[in-house]
Amino acid sequence: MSSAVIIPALNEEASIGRVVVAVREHVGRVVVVDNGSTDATAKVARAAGAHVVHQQERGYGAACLRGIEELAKDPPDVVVFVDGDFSDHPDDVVEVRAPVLRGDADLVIGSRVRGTRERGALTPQQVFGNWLATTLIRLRWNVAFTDLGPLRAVRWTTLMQMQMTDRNYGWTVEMQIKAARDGVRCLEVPVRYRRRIGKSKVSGTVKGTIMAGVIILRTIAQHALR
Ligand SMILES: Nc1nc2c(ncn2[C@@H]2O[C@H](COP(=O)(O)OP(=O)(O)OP(=O)(O)O)[C@@H](O)[C@H]2O)c(=O)[nH]1
Ligand SMILES: [Mg+2]
Repeated sequence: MSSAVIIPALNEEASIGRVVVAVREHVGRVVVVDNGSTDATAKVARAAGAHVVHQQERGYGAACLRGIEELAKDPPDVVVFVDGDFSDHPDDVVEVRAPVLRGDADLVIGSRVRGTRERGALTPQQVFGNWLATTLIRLRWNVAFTDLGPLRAVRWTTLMQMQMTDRNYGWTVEMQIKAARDGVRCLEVPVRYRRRIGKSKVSGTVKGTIMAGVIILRTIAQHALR
C-alpha cells in the first residue's frame, strides 16, 4: 500500500525542514502546502525533499484541501496529516498509519491526551476545548474520541467519501464528526506532543484560541442539527 503525507505550513521556516526530513524516513511522498508564507518555508521544505504546493487562501482546512487536490493526481492508499511546527513527533507517523495499513481502521487519530505531552505543549484552553468537543461528539454520535489532534491517518477512499469542506480550524472536528456519523472504523493511538518551534499562531494567542473554539463548536452544532 502507498502512503503520502500532507503538511499544512504557514511561516514555519524554523521547523519545516526538520519535520520533512524526519517524516521522509517513513514516507517518501511528502506534500507541504505553503499557505502564503512570507518567510522561507517553501524553500526550506523543498530543500528537505518535500513536494511544495501553494495555497493563497489562509486557513488550515484550505491548506489541507489543496494537499488533497494535489494527491488526487495520483492517489495514495493512505494519507497522513502532520503539522509543520515540530509539535508532532514525526516518528509517530508509523504508529498512526499502522492500523490503516493492517486494515484494522479507516481513520486513526493520534491522541495527545492518551500520549505524553511536554509541559505546556497543550494549553489549558486546548485541553478543555478538546474535552468539550469530544464529549459533544460522543453524546450526539456515540463515538468516543479523546482528542482533535492534527496527526492522523485516513484511507484515501474514506477521505473521498467524507467530502471535506471546512476551510479553517473546523477541519479536524469535521473529519471526526463525519467518521462518527457514517460509521467509519475509527481508532485512536497515543502520540507524543511537544512545544512548537517558532511563533505560536493559534493556541498560544487569545484571538486564535477564541476563533478556533468558536469555529469548532459551530461545526459541531451545524452537523448535529442536520
Ligand atoms: N495558524 C495557521 N496555521 C496554518 C494555516 N495554514 C496552515 N497552517 C499550519 O497548520 C499547522 C497548525 O497550525 P498551528 O499554528 O501550529 O496551530 P496550533 O498548533 O493550534 O497552535 P500553535 O502551535 O500554538 O500556533 C502548522 O503547521 C501551521 O503552519 C493558517 O492559515 N493559519
Ligand atoms: Mg501547533
